[in-house]
Order: sequence, then structure tokens, then C-alpha cells
Amino acid sequence: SKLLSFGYVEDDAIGLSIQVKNPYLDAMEEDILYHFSLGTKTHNLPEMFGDLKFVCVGGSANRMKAFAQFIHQELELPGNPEEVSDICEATDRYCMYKVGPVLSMSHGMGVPSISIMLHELIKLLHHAQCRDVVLLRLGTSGGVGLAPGTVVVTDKAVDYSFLPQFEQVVLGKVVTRSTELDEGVANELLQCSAELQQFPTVIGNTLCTHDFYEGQGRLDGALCSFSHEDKLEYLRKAHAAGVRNIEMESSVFAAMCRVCGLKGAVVCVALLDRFEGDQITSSHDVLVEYQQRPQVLVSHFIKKRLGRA
Ligand code: R2B
Ligand code: URA
Repeated sequence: SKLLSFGYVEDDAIGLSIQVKNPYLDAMEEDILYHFSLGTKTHNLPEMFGDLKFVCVGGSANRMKAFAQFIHQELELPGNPEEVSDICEATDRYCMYKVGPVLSMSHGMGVPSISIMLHELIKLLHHAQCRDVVLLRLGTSGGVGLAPGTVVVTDKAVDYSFLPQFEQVVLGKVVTRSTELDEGVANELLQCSAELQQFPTVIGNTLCTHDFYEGQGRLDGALCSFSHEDKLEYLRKAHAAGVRNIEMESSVFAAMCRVCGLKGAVVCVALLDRFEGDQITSSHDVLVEYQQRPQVLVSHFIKKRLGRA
């Protein structure tokens, strides 16, 4: 096998494998994936998950169930799409559906929630000996200078100072990891959007924050310690640094994908333009249709890769 770039190890015969970066893991007699209610002794993970090629994650449990049903229809798989069952039903932390080579899973809101989920998900893919897996986050976001409904495919996830890095505190020290995503997959997704011609899609940087209100420069939280002009100035700086949307999970998602040799992509619809306001005022039906856009795009991507579109 050869080292391609940091974290990516390719074995010519068998493709990209998942690189857990923990020397203790393989010495463990049993690994309990506590938040999934799965384990290496209680479940045959290679049999359950070994054929996975696309892992799609998103914040909301209902939306990821809907995506599982949608991709079931799109791939024309046998059986009733309505009857997909939650593999993690023994826990209410996350939901998980498997539809052929596609896993659809929820991660909750914010970096700590998705970070826990990604540790267990990446170990699951490792224990199941999955290869050539693409990990996609399908989400919502606030647009920065974009029409509502525009889909943003993330180039780099950036932090509050617009740097492509994620800081994690480990044993009281800050560990900094790169948040660059896979360029090839991002371009493929952009191409898919051009083929679909159903909604505008752009590639841009995504600002990842630890809060929805003050942390995203909103004037409508329970606290607000800055002026309207301060907010606009920060958004203008963000835009000048290539930021096109703001959400709450992309940085740790990008960092963990990169370190573990997983090709990752972040596809989020912008629900509003943050230069225009802070409150999400669109009707329920409009918001539902916006949230289907990343699903339609990723479904086209999956079907193309499987030679079905
Ligand atoms: C986007 O939407 C959620 C906040 O409303 C959060 O999970 C995110 O990243
Ligand atoms: N999700 C976010 O994190 N921010 C928004 O403005 C909208 C959705």
C-alpha cells in the first residue's frame, strides 16, 4: 500500500480502507458502540454493514428517515420504502437506516453531538471492513449573500477566524486538525447539480460555529452583545474569505474524515440570506422543499456512481 496524502492509504487491490487512528482499538476484546446500541460481540458488523459505499448523515432523525425512504425508491430496491427500520431503535440518541449500499443516519445538532456519532460510525465502518466509502453530510445552513434555497457544497470548513482548521481540546491541550474536504467529490456533486438543473448550487467555504444565535452573529437570541453594523461587518469579512454558508457540524466532520481516510462532502441548503435577516420566515412547505434539495443532489450522485443515472 502507498501513502497518497495525509490519512489516505490506498491498497491497489482493495481500495481505500478506513484508518482508525487508535493503537488501543484492535487490542480490545469487545467494542461497544454505546450510542448506537451495537457492539462487536453482539452484532455481526461485517455482515450487517460490509457492503456500504455511501454513508449519509444529517441533523434530524425524521429527515434522515425520509432520506432512507427516498433513496429506497430512487434505487428501485425490492420491498416497501415505508417499512425501513431503525437499526439504532434501542437508543434514542441517533437513528440509522440501511438501504442497499447506503446508510442514512442522524447526528443531532452541533459539533459535540456529531463528534460522538462520528467516532462510533468510523469504528463501525472499520469493524465492518468497509472499503471505498464516501461520507456525505446533508444539512441546512444560513446563506451568506445567497438566495434562499441555494445549495452549498463545502470546499473547506472554516472556524470563526475563517481558517480551515478544527480545534479539539485533548488532555488540556489544543490539537488542531485540517478541515479540507475531498475536491473530487465536491466537483462531482457540482456536476450533478448542473445535470439536474433544479436549483442553484455553488461551491464555497462553510463557517462552522458552536452556537446558532450569538455564535452566528444573530440579533434575535436571548443575548446579543453587538450591533447590527457589527454583524454586517463580520458577514462581509466572512464573504470576502470565501464563506457562503454557516452551520454547526462541518469542521469536525471534515477533520475526522480527513484523518481517517474517508472521502467526505458537506451539502447544505441555505434557508435564508443572513445579510437580509436572522429569523427563518419561510413557510413550512417551502422549508420542506428546500431540505429535499441536498437529498435530490446526493441521490443523483449515488445513482451515477452506481451506474444507474
Ligand atoms: C444546521 O441547522 C442546525 C441548526 O438549526 C444545525 O445542526 C446546523 O448545522
Ligand atoms: N442552520 C444554521 O446553523 N444556521 C442557520 O442560519 C440556518 C440553519
